Amino acid sequence: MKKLLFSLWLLSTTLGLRAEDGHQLWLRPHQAAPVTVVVAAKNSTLLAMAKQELERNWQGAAGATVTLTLKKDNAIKHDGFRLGPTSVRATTEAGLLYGVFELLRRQQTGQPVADKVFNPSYEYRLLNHWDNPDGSVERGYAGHSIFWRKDSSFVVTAKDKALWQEYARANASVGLNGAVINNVNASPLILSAEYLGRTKAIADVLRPYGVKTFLAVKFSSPVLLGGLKTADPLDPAVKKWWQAKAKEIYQQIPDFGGFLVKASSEGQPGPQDYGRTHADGANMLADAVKPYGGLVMWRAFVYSPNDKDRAKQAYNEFVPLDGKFRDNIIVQVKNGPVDFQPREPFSPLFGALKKTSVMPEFQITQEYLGHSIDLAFLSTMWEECLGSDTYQAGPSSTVARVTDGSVYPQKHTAMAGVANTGLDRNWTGQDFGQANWYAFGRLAWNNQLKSAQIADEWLKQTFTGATSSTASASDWNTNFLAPVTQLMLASREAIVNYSMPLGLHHIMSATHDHYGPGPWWAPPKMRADWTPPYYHQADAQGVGFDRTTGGSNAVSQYHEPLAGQFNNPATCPDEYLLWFHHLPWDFKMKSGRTLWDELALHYDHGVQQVRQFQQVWDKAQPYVDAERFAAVQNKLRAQSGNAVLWKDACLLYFQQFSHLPIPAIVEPPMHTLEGVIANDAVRPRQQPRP
Ligand code: BDP
Repeated sequence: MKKLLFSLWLLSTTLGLRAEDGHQLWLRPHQAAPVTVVVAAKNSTLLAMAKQELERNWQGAAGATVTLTLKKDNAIKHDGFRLGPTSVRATTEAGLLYGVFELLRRQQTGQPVADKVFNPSYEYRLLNHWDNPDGSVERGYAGHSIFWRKDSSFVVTAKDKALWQEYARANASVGLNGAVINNVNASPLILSAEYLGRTKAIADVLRPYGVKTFLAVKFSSPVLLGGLKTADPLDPAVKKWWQAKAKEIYQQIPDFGGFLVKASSEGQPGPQDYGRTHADGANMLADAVKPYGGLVMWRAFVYSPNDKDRAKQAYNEFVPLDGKFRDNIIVQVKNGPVDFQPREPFSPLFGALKKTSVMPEFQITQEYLGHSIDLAFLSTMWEECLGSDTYQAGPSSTVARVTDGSVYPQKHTAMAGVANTGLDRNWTGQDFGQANWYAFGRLAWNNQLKSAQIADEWLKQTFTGATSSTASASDWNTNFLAPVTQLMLASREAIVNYSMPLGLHHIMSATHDHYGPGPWWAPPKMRADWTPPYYHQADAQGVGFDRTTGGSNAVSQYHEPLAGQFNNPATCPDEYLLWFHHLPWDFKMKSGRTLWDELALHYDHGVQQVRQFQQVWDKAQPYVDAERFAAVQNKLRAQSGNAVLWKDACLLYFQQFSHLPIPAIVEPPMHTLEGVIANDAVRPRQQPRP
C-alpha cells in the first residue's frame, strides 16, 4: 500500500500535478547545499533565525562558510547591511537577517553578489492591517484576519503562532519591519486588557523576525474605554489616561512601535470635535509614547461633505500645520488626493509639508482594483507615484525623495501599505496578490527599484520548480517568465483602461463593495461626495471634474510647472485629463480623436488586454502546477467578464449624455444599461469567489 502511494505521489509530482496551494509564497523550500554559518556576535533568537535560513536554503557553493558579523560601519544606515558572496555585515541584528535574505534571493534569482552596501530607503516599512477585533477584515478579500478571531476567546493556539511566524518570516524576507495589526477604523476594545494580551502574544512571535508591532487607536478611547467625559487632547485627565495606557502597553511590549491614528476623518472622532487641530491631537499622543521611543502615525485622509472638492481638503487642513508636529510624529498620506483609485495624480501634500515627517500610504489590498479576483500587479502604480516629481524643492523632488529624507531633514521616514492578507490558504486570495505584498516590501526597502525587476524576482521565486515534466527548464524563460512578466507589468493599466481611463475616478459600484461599475449610483439624500456623479460630472456638455483655476482650483495645490501643465487641457497628460478638466464630448484629443471616441477605445482596449492575459496564462500551463494554474485561469475568466461589464456599463451610461455612437471598431455591448443597473442593485454584497 505504502509503495503504491509513493508511486502515485511520484507520478503526480513528475506530471506537475502536485497540489500547490500557494501557501509557501515566494519562500518555496529548496534543496539546500551544505554550508557552515559562523555568527560573529552574541547569540540571539533573531540571529538563530538568520542562521537557520542560510542552512535551509543555501544555493551557493557546497561546503562554503558564511560569516555574519555585527560591526560598526559608517556606510550602513538603519538596518542596512554590507553583502559579500559569503559574508553579511550589519550594525543591527535585523540588518544581518535582511542581508541573509538578500543573499539567498540573489542566489535563487541568478543575480550577482558583489561586495556592496544595501541601505533601506525608509526607517519604518510597515503593513497596515485593516483587521477588526471580531476577525473580519475591512476591504479584505482573502478570508478572515490572521490575528483576531470571531470567538474572541483570546486563547493563543500553536496554530496561531505558527501562522504568525510564517507571516513574520515573509515580511522579513522583503525587509518589512513593522505591522499595525488592527483596523484604522479602530475599536476602543483594542486597548482593553484582553486585546493587549493577545497583542503581546503576537508581538512576541513577530519580534524574532525584526517585525515591530503597532496598534491603530480610536481617538475617543478615553471616553469609550476609560469612562472619561471627554477626549479633548488638551484636557489633563485625557493626557493622563493616554500616558497610563502607554505605560501599560510598554510594560508588556517594551519594543512596541506606537500608534496609527485615523481621526476627524470619515466620521471617526478626533481633535476637531473639541475645536482642536490635528497637531493638538497628534502631539498629545506623541507625548504619551515619547518616553518609550514610540511613534505616532497620524493619517491625513480627511474630507468633509461640505467640500466643493474633496480632493483639496487634506492639503488645506495640513499645510497650515507644517512644523507644528512633535518629532516622533509622521503624517501618513495616501498616494493620491482622493482615495486609492486605479489612477490618481500624487497627493499635493507630498513635498508641500517641508518641516514635518511625511510617509506615503499605499493600498496593497485591491479595494478599487478588482478585489482578489482581478489580476493587478500594483508595483507599477507605486513606482509611478514614487517617481512623480513634485518640484517642491526644485526638479527631482520626487515623491520618493521628499519622503525618504533625501530632500528634507525628516526625523523619521516610513512607508505603509494596507495589507491584503487573510486566512485563505494562499494568504491573498488571488495568487498574484502575493506579488503585491512582495513588491510593497521591496519598494519600501528600495524606492528606486523597477517593477520589471520586482516581477522577475517574484516569478522566479514563486513559480520555479513547479514545472511539469513536459516542459523543459530552458523554455521557462521564453515561454513563461518573459510573457508573464509582461502580463504583470501591463495589468494595472488594463484595469485603468476598462474601469476609469483618462482620469476618471470613483465611479465604481457602491452596492457591491467597490467591485464593478456604478457611475449612475446616487440615491436621494446620499452625501454627494460618496456618489460617482460627483466625480465624473457627466452632462450634455461633457465629462470630468473641473479642478482648474476656473473650477475648484485644486490644480493650484501643485507646484509649478505642474500647476500650469495640469491646468491646460492641451498640456495635461491624457491619464489625468478628466481628473482636472470637464471637457466637451467632441474635445479634440492629442491623438486627433474626439474625447468620446478615445474613451470608448480605452474601455475596449482594456477588455482586449484581459483577453490577451488569458491567452498568455493558458500558454503558461506547462510551467505551472495544476492547482495554481487553474485558480489563476478561473480568476482571469471572471476578470474578463468584469472588464466587459465595466466597458458596456460605462459607455452606455455616458452615451446617455454624449448622444454619440460607439465607434464601429469597438466591440458592441453585450449588456443593456437597464440590465446592468438592475443587476447592480440586487447583487449580493459578497460575490461568490470564482
Ligand atoms: C476607504 C475605504 C474605507 C477606509 C478608508 C480609510 O473604503 O474602508 O476606512 O478608505 O482609508 O478607501 O480610512
